[in-house]
Amino acid sequence: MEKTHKTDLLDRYESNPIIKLEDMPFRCNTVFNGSPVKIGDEYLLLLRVEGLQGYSFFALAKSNDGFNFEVEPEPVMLPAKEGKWAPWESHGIEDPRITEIDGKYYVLYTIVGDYGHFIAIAETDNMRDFRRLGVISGPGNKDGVLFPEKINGLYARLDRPIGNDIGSIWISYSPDLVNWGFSDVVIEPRPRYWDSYRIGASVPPIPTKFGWLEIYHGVKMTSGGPIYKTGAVLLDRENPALVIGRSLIPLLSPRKDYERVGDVGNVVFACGAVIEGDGDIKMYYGAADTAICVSTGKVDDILSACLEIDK
Ligand code: BMA
Repeated sequence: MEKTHKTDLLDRYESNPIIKLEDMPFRCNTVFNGSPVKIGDEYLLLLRVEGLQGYSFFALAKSNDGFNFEVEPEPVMLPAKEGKWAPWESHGIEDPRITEIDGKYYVLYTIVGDYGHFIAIAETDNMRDFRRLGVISGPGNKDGVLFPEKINGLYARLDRPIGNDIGSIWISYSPDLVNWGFSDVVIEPRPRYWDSYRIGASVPPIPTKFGWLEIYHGVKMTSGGPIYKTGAVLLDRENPALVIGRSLIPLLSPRKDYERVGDVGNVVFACGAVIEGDGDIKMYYGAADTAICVSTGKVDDILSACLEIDK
């Protein structure tokens, strides 16, 4: 692992980016914001690909070690071209986030269409065949992540509706994964900090000994445009609307050329992570909306960052 920037809590893999345009088996514009799942010894990464036409769809990459991936030759999920989903997905499907619950895999993703941005949910057994279950948010919502277990008998998710031009992280609950409600705000952008402009959930919540660990993205607006960084918040296990702690500093900030330069520069944007061994995390992230990277670290170090007090 490369430890060139001691300021970042997570370490970049030395051969980042792990998937870039040259690694794609078909013509496309960019590949970024991938969501991982480890099934047995195999790592699968569901990729957001932007086609040359300008809209996004999903492809799949496989790996035996979590670092060296091979992308399958055909996309696995395309925006619907006909039927009831077509107008909802006419501008693409984006930013998948995979959660396993009781051996079933659910993907929350952003659909972009004639009516704007919404969160949708699909289920899959193999990351290749997807069954659309429904649109699960109102308009102007994205960054949906599903908790990996029910909380007080209900499914739970975090998301990012835009209200009053403010992008905060909210929680909602559901009895059946399709009908959602009981919504509450969890965290808001922090004036003065690196996440002062907008925030959104990134990685599906990770259960830890201290509560739910949510790795999120935070945006600061500058005269040069937005800067997307990665942060973390710790939520109460029984009532995740309660915040136990929130990292004062980012876990990862755009510093490398591949994070600074691309279709959208100054972006690190995670959509998932794999936890293994003794609390080791592999966090997968899109760099500059142009390539896929991985960073590693210890869950315990992220928890410590969440619990640090501002002095
Ligand atoms: C967010 C999402 C991400 C993207 C990021 C930076 O709003 O649309 O898909 O990576 O902006 O452009």
